[in-house]
Amino acid sequence: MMKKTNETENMIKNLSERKDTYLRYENEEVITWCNGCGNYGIQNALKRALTLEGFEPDKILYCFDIGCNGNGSDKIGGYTFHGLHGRSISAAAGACIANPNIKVIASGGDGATMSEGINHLVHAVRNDYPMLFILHNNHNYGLTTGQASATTPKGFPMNGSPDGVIPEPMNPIEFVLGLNPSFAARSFSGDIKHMTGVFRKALKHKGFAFVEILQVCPTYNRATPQSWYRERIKYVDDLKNYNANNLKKAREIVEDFEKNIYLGVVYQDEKRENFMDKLQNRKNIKTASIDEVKNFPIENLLKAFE
Ligand SMILES: Cc1ncc(C[n+]2csc(CCOP(=O)(O)OP(=O)(O)O)c2C)c(N)n1
Ligand code: SF4
Ligand SMILES: [Mg+2]
Repeated sequence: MMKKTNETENMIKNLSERKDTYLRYENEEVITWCNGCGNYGIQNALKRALTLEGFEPDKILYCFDIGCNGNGSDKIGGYTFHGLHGRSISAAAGACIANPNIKVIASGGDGATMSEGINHLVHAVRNDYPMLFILHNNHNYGLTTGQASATTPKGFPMNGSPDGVIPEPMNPIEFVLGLNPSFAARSFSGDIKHMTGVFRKALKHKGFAFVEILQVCPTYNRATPQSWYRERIKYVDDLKNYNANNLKKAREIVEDFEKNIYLGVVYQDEKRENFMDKLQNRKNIKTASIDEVKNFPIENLLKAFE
């Protein structure tokens, strides 16, 4: 049996002290993910991180996308919203601006995020909205049965492209680092302890926290299975003198996706003002926009069309 480190023992002790909160994140919906799917680990790590950071389920909003990842929407306690494909970020951005008193989380797959809704990712990073975004990167369109996505390795045969994928794959965290984000991290669905640690840091970040999870999909992604990752994964925390506030270094470290795949918080600017801090028209206003919404009679407006 593997020996537990002090860190793991402390995490289990802290979780058991907060088990009532943890249990509020659990529910009894029937799980529809395949055996061995990385989504189980991702959701488990997020529930642990939320519990350990003291977030009660009634103080979070979780915006889900379409896809296998999105099918987690009824499997977690708390307020959830199931949006359109590629649009979970835009719903979450609106919610976190309207109500800064709740923690807003969004997630999406590699299909949704790097193709259908890539514009939303780009502008959410640029605006530095105060939210956590989790990219479930399983290197394929899982729900629609294994077509190639923008992250599928070149040349690999997939459903819909049996002779092999033609374009070069995208490297999501490298792409995001090119947008000058305030937080960028990467973890692996097979390492719940590491994901929990990364999510905890991301939940505490003031601006847009981008977290890419390299997610195994044993049903359709045979290009990068669990063993493939295990042979390549390394941790930035094991590097001597790694400084997570050097954007150039962060870009260099994530560039290689062939031999050394680094996990951890690769970049964070803790001092940057987020979108809300920069809003001049909200300076010195104590209420949230959501408190200022009033019933507005529209009868008079409708009369104009009579
Ligand atoms: C606008 C739009 N385009 C296409 C679809 C069909 N569709 C549903 S899920 C999906 C693939 C999802 O892949 P990904 O985002 O990677 O999520 P995964 O299933 O892999 O978790 C597609 C293409 C859709 N629902 N809406
Ligand atoms: S197809 Fe892949 S991503 Fe979807 S539930 Fe099955 S293992 Fe998970
Ligand atoms: Mg996918």
